[in-house]
Amino acid sequence: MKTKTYAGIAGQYAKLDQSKIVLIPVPYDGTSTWQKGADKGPEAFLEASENMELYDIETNSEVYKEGIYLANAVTENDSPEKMVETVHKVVKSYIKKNKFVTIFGGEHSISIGTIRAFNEAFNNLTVLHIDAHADLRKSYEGSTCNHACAVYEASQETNLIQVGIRSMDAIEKSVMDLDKTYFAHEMVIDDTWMDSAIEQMTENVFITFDLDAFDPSILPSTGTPEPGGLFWYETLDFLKQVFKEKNVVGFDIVELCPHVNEKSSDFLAAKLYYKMLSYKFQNEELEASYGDTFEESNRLNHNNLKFKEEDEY
Ligand SMILES: [Mn+2]
Repeated sequence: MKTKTYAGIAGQYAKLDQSKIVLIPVPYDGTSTWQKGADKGPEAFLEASENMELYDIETNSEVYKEGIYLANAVTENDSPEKMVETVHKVVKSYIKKNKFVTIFGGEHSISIGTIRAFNEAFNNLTVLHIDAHADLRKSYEGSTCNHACAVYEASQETNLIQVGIRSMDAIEKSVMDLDKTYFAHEMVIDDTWMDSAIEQMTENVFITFDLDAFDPSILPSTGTPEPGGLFWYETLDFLKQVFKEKNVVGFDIVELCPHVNEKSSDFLAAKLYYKMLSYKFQNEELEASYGDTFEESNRLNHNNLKFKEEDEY
């Protein structure tokens, strides 16, 4: 029986029917090529979250009071294809419940399933991909569900915007849309990238955040640390602006590869997750201040949800 709640929050804030937010852990590490360990990511993230203070100074909010339901982890592991299929199905089921769905990986291949679910749910979806790597290979090591292929499908099916890129294979250039790609070496000398990236977004935005986008000096615990990455406050500035100007419909965070002697990466991931929720809900009044039924105030503004009633899940 699962008794654990996200960040150790009280049970009243962790029930599915009363939570606006759902967190799905996906401890999967089937296709990573260098350092293994992303399967331990969700556990380390949850442990760090329990040790984090839950009042956010910047937004003057306690977002956990919106309700955060910790879903059962997706542990399908038979093949990358089956894992992606299961993630897709589970994510879709919670979107259909009108929840703000968030996913913590695991390696980046899980995002193939999450993005597919969000793209089926929302019109004209932008996928904001924050990562050191382009991840645009159509297939890699015999699978289209490899971590190196994380956003190939998104590049074909959605408005894909890539930020922080500093490592790729020449073959990926044939797929990459250079107008919608923000390379790290350009971002560092030109801070107009934030406004430019946001201008290219449609209203509905899903964020897939690979933690190796950060500079390894602030986040060393990831499978493939690449020098020259994002720093904390510029990342928050950008995210804050995206959440303010766009309808962020959900996000995933991937590639935490925890190390027993290095807890600051786990804590950064925990804080990033909570910051993103704080930005999402900072302007929402808690139901208590209006006294409506929780049921009504609990509805998210998923006005562009395009699932049909007859969908099987
Ligand atoms: Mn990456």
